[in-house]
Amino acid sequence: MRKPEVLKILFRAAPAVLAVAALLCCTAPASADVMVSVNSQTGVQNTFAVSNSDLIEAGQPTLLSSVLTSGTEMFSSSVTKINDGVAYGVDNNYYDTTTTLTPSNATVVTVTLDTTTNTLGYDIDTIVSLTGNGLWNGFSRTSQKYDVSYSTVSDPSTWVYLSGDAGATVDRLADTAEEEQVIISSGSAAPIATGVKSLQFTFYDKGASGYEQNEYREIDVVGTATVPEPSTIVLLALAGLSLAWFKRNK
Ligand SMILES: [Ca+2]
Ligand SMILES: [Ca+2]
Repeated sequence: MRKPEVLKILFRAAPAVLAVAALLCCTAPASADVMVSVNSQTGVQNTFAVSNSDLIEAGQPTLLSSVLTSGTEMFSSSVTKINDGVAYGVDNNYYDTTTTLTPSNATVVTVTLDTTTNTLGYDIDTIVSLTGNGLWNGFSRTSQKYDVSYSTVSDPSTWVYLSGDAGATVDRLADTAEEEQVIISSGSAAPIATGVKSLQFTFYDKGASGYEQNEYREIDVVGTATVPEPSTIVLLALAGLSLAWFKRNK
């Protein structure tokens, strides 16, 4: 076989090979393992700082919407309090549920990121959640239990579950702590997820009977806009070139 003919066959096969490779590399997994770590404190209020410039912060250009998809905001609490950039209200009061989201069991919150400018979505590095409530009869509403799933720009209808603690993504009892900060990370330098379009949080009751609805004061989703990897650019360029070659020589 002459050399140009070999090249011709190679170039003809290239689009199909690249398409299969792209499909394999971009098929979303059903779940991704994450690392969950906890800091908590008793006796001192307002220990943990929250971010007012993370990806889901209200007013940031990276946030499109944050809505209560199902469930109830208990004790006059509000979903708007998990991304308002402050842990407590002006009264700095542990007991003030109106400065929290205190969800009923199985409440779902869906957060959608704005991909108008950042069309490839976002890399998520960490998710940091803060609960806080003063002790009342020896118990608090400071425990945390919730699931996190995400969907991507390339596959917005598939939810990928973040697999962390045994009972849920986050499942941490803190019945007698005034504050609990939970950090979800990948456990390495790599982001938790890449190309992210939406996040879904499902909250569950956790803690002593009568105190099982937990007071979430802030959830920070920290990350950056996704940029194409060099290998992806090379693949796309090769696919384009081979397609052009194929069209010219068929
Ligand atoms: Ca925030
Ligand atoms: Ca808040």
